[in-house]
Amino acid sequence: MTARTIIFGDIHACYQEWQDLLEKLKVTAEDRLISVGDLVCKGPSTLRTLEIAKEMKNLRCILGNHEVHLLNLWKKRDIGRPVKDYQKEAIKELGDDFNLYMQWIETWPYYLDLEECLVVHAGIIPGIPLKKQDPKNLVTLRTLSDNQPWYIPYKDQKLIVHGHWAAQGLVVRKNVIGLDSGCVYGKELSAVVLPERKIVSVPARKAYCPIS
Ligand SMILES: [Mn+2]
Repeated sequence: MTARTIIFGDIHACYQEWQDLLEKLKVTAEDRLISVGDLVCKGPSTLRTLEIAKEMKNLRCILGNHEVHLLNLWKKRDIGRPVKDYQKEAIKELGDDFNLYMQWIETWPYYLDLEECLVVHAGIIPGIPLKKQDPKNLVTLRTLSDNQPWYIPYKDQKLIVHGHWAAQGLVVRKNVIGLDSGCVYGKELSAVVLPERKIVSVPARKAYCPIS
């Protein structure tokens, strides 16, 4: 079997569903595993999810907006709004290991530019070189100033795999795959297997969080 690249959508601390998905995919040490970010917050255990992630030597993670928020709180930067309960919970749960995990997360990139695809948490502004993209957009973008989804004017051949848009659900286009199928809201956790672009999902065990 040729090596697979498996990219996971937004896990949001739903570590049990992540385990279900890893089992369903029969993941091995040979697979190249990638998280689109937002591993943390909202779901049952940020700590357990990060423990699992750290143990997986073949997993690479990129930053989601929720990791960026935790990093900002760790560095005592103003996040521009009150600290959410689920952020307080995650920090409390990480306890003495908060520093350790933040030092690790701080090393995660904003994107992975691979031969087979670009992995980014939210999206890009089409037409702007990757290195000139605003990091804030990379982790939060959904629509452009004209209100259309960012990927509609994206015409490059290179596949972009992203997450971050649970309300929209799975997106499968010729050059864009959106993987946030809303697990933490009681829907599904999804992954894409490359090169065949097969989508594999497992159901959420429950709705952990109201849709915000
Ligand atoms: Mn997100």
